[in-house]
Amino acid sequence: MNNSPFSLSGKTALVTGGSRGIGLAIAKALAENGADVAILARDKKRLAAAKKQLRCKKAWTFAYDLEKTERIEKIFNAIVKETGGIDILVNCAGATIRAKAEDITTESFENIMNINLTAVLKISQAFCRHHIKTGEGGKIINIGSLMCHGARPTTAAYAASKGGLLMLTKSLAVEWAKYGINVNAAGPGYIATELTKPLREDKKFNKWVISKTPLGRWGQPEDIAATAVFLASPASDFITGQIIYIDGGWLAAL
Ligand code: GCO
Repeated sequence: MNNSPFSLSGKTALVTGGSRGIGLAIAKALAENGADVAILARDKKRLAAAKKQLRCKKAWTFAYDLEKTERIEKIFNAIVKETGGIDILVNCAGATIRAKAEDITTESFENIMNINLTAVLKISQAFCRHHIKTGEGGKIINIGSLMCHGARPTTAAYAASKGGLLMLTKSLAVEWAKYGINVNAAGPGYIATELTKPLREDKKFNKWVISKTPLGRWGQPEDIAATAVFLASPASDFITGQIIYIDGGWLAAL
């Protein structure tokens, strides 16, 4: 038995948004550190391809659109039944829209809030009820953003959802500590994913990101994964309600 405080052996993790980008990098890292891993996303083909990259004894895929928040508890309970239980929940599924604040429609704002915030609450509630039943502790890791902390023009809906996610993380941490559930967040800076592809292809924007990042590069999904492993592991048992920014130094700079 691996006695390292970073070991996840014997644990089962569920990663939403786990079929690509940051979510897939986290799923792979959790597997490499001993966890069995379930990934949930919308696209069955992407899920099948992602599962082949998971180096763990047992891996599962679940296709579901978390925007349909009314069925999340049912889906989570089915996942628990199939996997035998979920010890670690990584909430990575998310979306963004880029539009002038004055142009944001109610529908698009509500869609972003639904996937980035309401869905996280619903699946975390299901996770909590599962752990109240088992009496065992667990770990929730929410994937935030620099926009838990600050905003830029055209991202009001996304930034509002990520600001809310940080306060939801802190709220659940203080309420669910009594159940032995740690709730923390990882805050990626500008990371090279499909979500940010249009930004990387914009020379002016790309120059701005590099100028604001002391380490002088875009992050990679793998840069986020190690922090998620730490927050999923016993090494972080006395940490809850925190956010760790993996931002290349962005927030440290004036
Ligand atoms: C944007 C980007 C950001 C990044 C990330 C930064 O439109 O500025 O999409 O939102 O994705 O969240 O931490």
